[in-house]
Amino acid sequence: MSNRTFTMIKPDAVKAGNIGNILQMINAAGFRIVAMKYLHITKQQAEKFYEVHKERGFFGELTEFMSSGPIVAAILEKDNAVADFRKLIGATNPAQAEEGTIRKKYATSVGENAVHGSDSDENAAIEGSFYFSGLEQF
Ligand code: FUP
Repeated sequence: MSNRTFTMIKPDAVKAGNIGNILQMINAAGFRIVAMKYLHITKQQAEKFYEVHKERGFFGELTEFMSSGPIVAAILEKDNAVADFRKLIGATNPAQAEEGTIRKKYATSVGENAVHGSDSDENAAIEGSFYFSGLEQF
């Protein structure tokens, strides 16, 4: 079990002014920030990041959305980081997300769901290294 996960605060949550609120929830849940940046990715970069979903019907919409505005990308550290962070963000569909989760509070739909959280230790490492070099992780 690894103690790191990867997250993005997505364009919908950035536009709505919720970067601060979401970072507050992440810190309050006991995660330490290992790396962080604010950036606007291109459609091509979004397609590369979400390559595993390229056969899915929502791929075009997803990559269009993720490149529609700036995001916050971060690597987070805590014991049991991947599972605990998935619990903090809640279900992919905010209508099914539990009370008190980030998506329940700030997501508006399955597509525009405020935050990303890695689904495995392996993907956390792959996703983190997509955005950050070793020199950018503290
Ligand atoms: P999650 O791991 O909770 O982010 O969800 P998935 O890996 O299943 O999906 C990745 C992203 O694809 C979601 F954040 C939003 C998008 N998505 C859609 O736009 N429509 C869908 O039906 C499912 C996912």
